[in-house]
Amino acid sequence: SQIDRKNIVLLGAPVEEGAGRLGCAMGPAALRLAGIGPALEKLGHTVEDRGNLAPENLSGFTLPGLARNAALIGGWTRTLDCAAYETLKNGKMPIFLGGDHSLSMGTVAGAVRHAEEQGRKLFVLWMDAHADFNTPATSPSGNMHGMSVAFFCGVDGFSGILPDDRPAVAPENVFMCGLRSIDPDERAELTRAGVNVFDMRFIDENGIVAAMKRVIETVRQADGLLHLSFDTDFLDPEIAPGTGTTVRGGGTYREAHVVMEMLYDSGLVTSLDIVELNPFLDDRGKSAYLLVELMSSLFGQKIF
Ligand code: 6HN
Ligand code: MN
Ligand code: MN
Ligand code: MN
Repeated sequence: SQIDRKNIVLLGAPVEEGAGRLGCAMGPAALRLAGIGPALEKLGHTVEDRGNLAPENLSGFTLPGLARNAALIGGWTRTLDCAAYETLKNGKMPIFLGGDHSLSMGTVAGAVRHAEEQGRKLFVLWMDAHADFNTPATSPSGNMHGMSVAFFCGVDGFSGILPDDRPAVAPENVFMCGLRSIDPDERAELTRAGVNVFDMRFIDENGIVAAMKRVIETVRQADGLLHLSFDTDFLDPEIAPGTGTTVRGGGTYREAHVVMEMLYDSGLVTSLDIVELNPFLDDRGKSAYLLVELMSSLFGQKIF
């Protein structure tokens, strides 16, 4: 199927129990209040807001190891897997309004299921201060927002959340951009898996444009579909304080915008998560407004 990026569907995923502190459940409301719908309509897109989703009931479910709120996050994963898959199958572009980053367990699972059915490869661009490659066996916190990538890459430790025969994303099709905080056991797994990492040092030395050119070229060569998962904490905390796990030395205002501008021109992004906005920690809507501005660049706003 051809995904029509002019046909946008907004889906709220007010999950916050995957994070160490609460508040992300207010993220979808803050993004709407900051004007995400009208901003995209102004650029000529059709925007359908489906409101907020609710998790399937998985009560009693647990995972071996340290995985806090596994039943709730597992329920959300099932709901979001279906929502992403169905929306893409209908030829529309889903934008998931988070919510903490555990929501990508479901959205990416649905997106890769759709891609494989079309005989296409799914690539993931993970913009984040963190790798989110822990498992219940390696996680120091037990917070499942730090496990999403390991989950959708099919790393062991999550069985029972989705059926075993579901396709995984190949780690070599995952590109991480902006990393500057990785746990020791997480680093070992990440290296072993072979995920592509553009950490902050790479960006400092080579520029974010170089990283983005590699991503775009790779996806284009493979005629792949691209899922963008944008964690608010990719951004420097000075410009985006409204998130729970800030790390100094993040992406600048222009670095973030140029990524979005290049992705728009590439035409490759077919599904998207905006996650980890915690309005309770924000400064007068500053981070929410910035995210909406970045989405405008991703959907065609031009400087000139
Ligand atoms: N995020 N690596 C830390 C952990 O608890 O696993 C932090 C994870 C942050 C997750 O920001 O989406
Ligand atoms: Mn379902
Ligand atoms: Mn994250
Ligand atoms: Mn993060």
